[in-house]
Amino acid sequence: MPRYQDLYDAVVDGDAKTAKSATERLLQQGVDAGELLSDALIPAMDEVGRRFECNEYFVPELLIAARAMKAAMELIRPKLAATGVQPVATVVIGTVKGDLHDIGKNLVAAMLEGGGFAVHDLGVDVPPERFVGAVQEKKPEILAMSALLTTTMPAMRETIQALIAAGIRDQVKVIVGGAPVTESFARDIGADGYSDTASAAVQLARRLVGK
Ligand code: B1M
Repeated sequence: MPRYQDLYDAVVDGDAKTAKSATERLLQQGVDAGELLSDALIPAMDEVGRRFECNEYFVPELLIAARAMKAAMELIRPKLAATGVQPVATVVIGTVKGDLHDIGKNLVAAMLEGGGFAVHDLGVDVPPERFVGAVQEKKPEILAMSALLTTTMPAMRETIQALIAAGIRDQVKVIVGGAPVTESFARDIGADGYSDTASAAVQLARRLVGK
């Protein structure tokens, strides 16, 4: 049974109001922010991912759970920064150039954050040079790209080529996803990994950074 059961349940059930009030109360009681992350939020998002994988949860449940997790994270993040708790690793994420779809990307970002990663979200319509700049500036272990249009998938290849041209391809693992993206496309463009769901993206990212 997880500690901080009420916070855990609130995230699994997608109850943002209770997730926020439980987090507020626990922090006021002096519970460590890192402990709330590792003992309640991460296990809760793992459980949400598990339910999604076995078709107990679908995209709407994922979205409301991610929203509840975000509500808690807004209170926890400043405390973590203050206490210097180390994230699992850093991820830069964005939807590629020409593509404005961000619901899946936001879900991946929220799940990664719930999984203990520090996430820098560049938003949508991100050109290769912005991805390259963010890798140079933030020095992430992982660069995650999302595309929802067949016409924007080539921007993933362009971004990897831009990383190579900038001489930094070997400094970062590149993962890709989004409805039209496939494992073979990911291999073909030279990505390090592909996942078809947000929860699988967390497992993939953990594997790539050896956690
Ligand atoms: Co658009 N759209 N859309 N759209 N839209 C699609 C994608 C489409 C399949 C609809 C259709 O025709 N059936 C189609 C693409 C066809 C194609 O390319 N083959 C399409 C089109 C054509 C367009 C426009 C061109 C329409 C037009 O204007 N004529 C236009 C393009 C705009 C642009 O981007 N330049 C357009 C616009 C829009 C809206 C703005 C209206 C809106 C987006 C709003 C927003 O995102 N803020 C929208 C929407 C909502 C959709 C659909 C209906 C839903 C997408 C979505 O959010 N799904 C979509 C049809 C559909 O998918 N049923 C459609 C839910 C989301 C949770 O799933 O994003 O797949 P998804 O993410 C999943 C996984 O893919 C994975 O994790 C998520 C959950 O597990 N994942 C990753 C995603 N990124 C990942 C990254 C990873 C790993 C996993 O690692 C890095």
